[in-house]
Amino acid sequence: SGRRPLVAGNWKMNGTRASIQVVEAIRERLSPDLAARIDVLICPPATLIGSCVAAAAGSPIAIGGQNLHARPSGAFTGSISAEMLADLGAKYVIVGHSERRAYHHETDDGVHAKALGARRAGLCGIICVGETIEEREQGRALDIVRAQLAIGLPKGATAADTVIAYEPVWAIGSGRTPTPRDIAEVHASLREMLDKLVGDEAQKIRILYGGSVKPGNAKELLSVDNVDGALVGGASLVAEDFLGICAAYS
Ligand code: G2H
Repeated sequence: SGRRPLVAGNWKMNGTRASIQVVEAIRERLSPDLAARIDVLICPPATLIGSCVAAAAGSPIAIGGQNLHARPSGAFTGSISAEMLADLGAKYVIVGHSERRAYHHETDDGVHAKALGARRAGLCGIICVGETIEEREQGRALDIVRAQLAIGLPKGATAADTVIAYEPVWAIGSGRTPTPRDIAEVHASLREMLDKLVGDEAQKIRILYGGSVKPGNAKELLSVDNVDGALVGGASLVAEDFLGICAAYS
């Protein structure tokens, strides 16, 4: 495909300063061979971004945020802007994760604003889309994710400022995954929608799969057509598991 795979870890609300050793362990054990072929990213909680950036300095590991406020600064108590993440050395930020959509009422328009914020600060936004189990059972999965993409994606998005992640809500942290066929169908549909939205650039933008990716299923899931990497939750908290997923590309 010519697209460089990205394996991204999302620690969610897990980790204290002791967790920096996970980044150190990945750094020590990620083979240069593999690092030459794939991009590796860890998104710790905001409290650990600075120290994880320090722990990853000079290595192929990038550090990113899990969320951002759309505005650059202002009276938004408790919020963090893209500029602040970039100032700490973050290179990516997850936008519109289903947990943000479900628990913090994030909308597709809000995702759009945040993706613009990420781009403004020079961060690569990882825009998440995904259907619920009800939506899948009603046969609406493709319509839902295509609409999420169409509204969320900023105009003129490029591979440098945008990654898409398909995360079926029912596969998140559940141990259940779609079949490779189902994943192929959604990713092909997202690629086609990208083509409508950004033209030729669509062939360059990476589309990750997320939801219960583990060392044991990574090879099967990551070899599906149009799957350009993984967004990994639970399994990114343990260096060995995260490296086991990266090894799908070795
Ligand atoms: C989906 C994924 C990471 P997990 O949320 O974003 O989590 O791998 O634990 O299903």
